[in-house]
Amino acid sequence: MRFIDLRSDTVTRPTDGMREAMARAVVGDDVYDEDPTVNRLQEMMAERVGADAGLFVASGTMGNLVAVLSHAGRGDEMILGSLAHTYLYEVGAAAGLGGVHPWPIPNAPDGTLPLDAVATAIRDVNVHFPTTRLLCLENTHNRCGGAVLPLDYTPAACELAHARGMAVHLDGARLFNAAAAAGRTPAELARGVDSVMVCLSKGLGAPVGSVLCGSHAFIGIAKRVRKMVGGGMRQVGVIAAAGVYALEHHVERLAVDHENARRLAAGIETIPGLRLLSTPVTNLVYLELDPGETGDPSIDAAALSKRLKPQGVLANPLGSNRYQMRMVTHLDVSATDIDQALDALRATLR
Ligand code: TLP
Repeated sequence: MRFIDLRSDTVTRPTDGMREAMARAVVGDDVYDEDPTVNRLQEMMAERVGADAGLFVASGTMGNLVAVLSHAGRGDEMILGSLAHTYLYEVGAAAGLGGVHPWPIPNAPDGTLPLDAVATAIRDVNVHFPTTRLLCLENTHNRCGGAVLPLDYTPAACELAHARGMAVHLDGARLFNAAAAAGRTPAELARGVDSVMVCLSKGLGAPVGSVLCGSHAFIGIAKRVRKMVGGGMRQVGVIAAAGVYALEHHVERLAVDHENARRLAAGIETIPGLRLLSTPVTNLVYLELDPGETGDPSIDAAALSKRLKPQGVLANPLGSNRYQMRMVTHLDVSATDIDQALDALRATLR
């Protein structure tokens, strides 16, 4: 059975063209900086996000961890959103492995951290306090419905952080989605930050990898930290080639995923018992089930997900709320698939 897999955009499979590019990749030992394909990918990504240099890493989680540990040390503090991926879904790595203390503050629904709250959270110099070194932002914001941060927000947040001697890291796992939705370049959206991590293995459709970008000095430190966490890879051009291919072929088409997310959302709005948590602007659709309005008042998101599976549709419950779910559009989901998924939802909730 072919599944319409709406669990995440991480599930995409490499296309034939991408596999060919991987097979043909010229490789070398990347720990010696000798892999031409990795070097090309790092340069391409750095250029796209307006940074000096890039560093290929195994995953978004590794990219964010390497960034945090490059900016901050044991007993330092980072301010981040209480809904940030780094706070919720990265195994507490920055604290667990690096001793960096997180101070989560509530995200506004648009994914921002209100700047007055950030300013209040920055510690004064005091023998009792950790030193606030880092502000972490996320664009698009996953748990805020795939929201794109307002265009003037990131520069304003950077101005505040820099004035207080802090660095700013941007989790740009889906920065290219944000750029496509905003009609801006990734570089415009990353202007002012000290580091940005972009995932290749989400909407861009590569099987593995992320690139962490920043200044030459920052990437010099990050390269040592990457080695420390076991991320120094060798003839890794075979994987980096997929990233190069993704940047060359899969950026323009992100608008299609956003269109499909809107199509899915429009359909969901017509199904009794389902409610959108926000209007999608990128490829993430968050929804809530009201069982009382369906044919089965005992149904919850886990049960709905289970009943969709035999109909060929995969979607994950959120976990943090019994009635909430996320559906994600990507390279391997067409408009016809969306219509089929909507039919399956209608049939299940009748
Ligand atoms: N997000 C995954 C899951 O971990 C939840 C998903 O399916 O959305 N930053 C952001 C904003 C992310 O959404 C993710 C992955 C990461 C970082 C981590 O990337 P990976 O999975 O490559 O470690």
